[in-house]
Amino acid sequence: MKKKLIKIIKKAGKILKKGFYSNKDVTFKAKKDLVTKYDVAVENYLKKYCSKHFKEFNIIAEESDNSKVEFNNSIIIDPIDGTTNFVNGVPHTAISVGVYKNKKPYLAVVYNPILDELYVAKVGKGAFLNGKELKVSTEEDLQKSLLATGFPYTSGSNEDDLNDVLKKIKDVLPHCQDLRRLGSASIDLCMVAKGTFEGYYEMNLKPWDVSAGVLILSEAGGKVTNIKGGEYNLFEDKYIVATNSRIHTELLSKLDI
Ligand code: LIP
Repeated sequence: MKKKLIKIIKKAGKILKKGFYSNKDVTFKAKKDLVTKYDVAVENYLKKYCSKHFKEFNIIAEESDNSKVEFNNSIIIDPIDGTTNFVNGVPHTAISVGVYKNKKPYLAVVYNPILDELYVAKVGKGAFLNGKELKVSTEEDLQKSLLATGFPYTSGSNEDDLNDVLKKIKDVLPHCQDLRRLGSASIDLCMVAKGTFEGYYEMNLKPWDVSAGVLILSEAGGKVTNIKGGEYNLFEDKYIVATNSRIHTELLSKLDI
């Protein structure tokens, strides 16, 4: 399945890349939440070939109506993670596909066709970037840690969420090396897996934003939890906290106050 899935995603990457260098028709799903014809085209391509080749899985995808799809043996697709980057020509944008068996992560691919970076992980088999094995950073000191975060689309309409974002920055920023906001949750998780960032947290993500990245990070030796330190539930948890595992407890202590 891995080889076939990568082949399909690489082909879909050509659609994303063509769109990246073209004019885009942007539609607003919400005040800050964009969608383009390329999100739809990449998703349709992935759905068509995944349902043809992987019949034992159903598909949950960002631009589709998933209300009748039961999460179990599922392929969870984000056709363009980092759509705002995609629209504005920032090359941090990727196709993210997480394959789940009995609700457990099995296979994960995050592909950034602009930088030609292909992250792949299979449960128990490690995580790789363009074939090179990934390992998280060994830094143990939060103060020396470079972290990443993201801002929810709801920050434009929900004052509680906006205040929570600001509070967490205030609680975390003085206690780490610095904080980045790159705009693609799937790539943020891969960058923790790669050891570039020691940790990452964000609120209000959707299953497709992180379905692949969580496996890539855990296969690279990282840790992913909710804000209480419990198992992260793709569909239910408000916050994801993802680290090299060494700074996890200290980061949680700053976030959950
Ligand atoms: C986006 C993320 C981004 C996050 C946004 C959104 P989209 O995904 O990856 O980092 O901050 O809330 O979820 O909508 O571009 O697929």
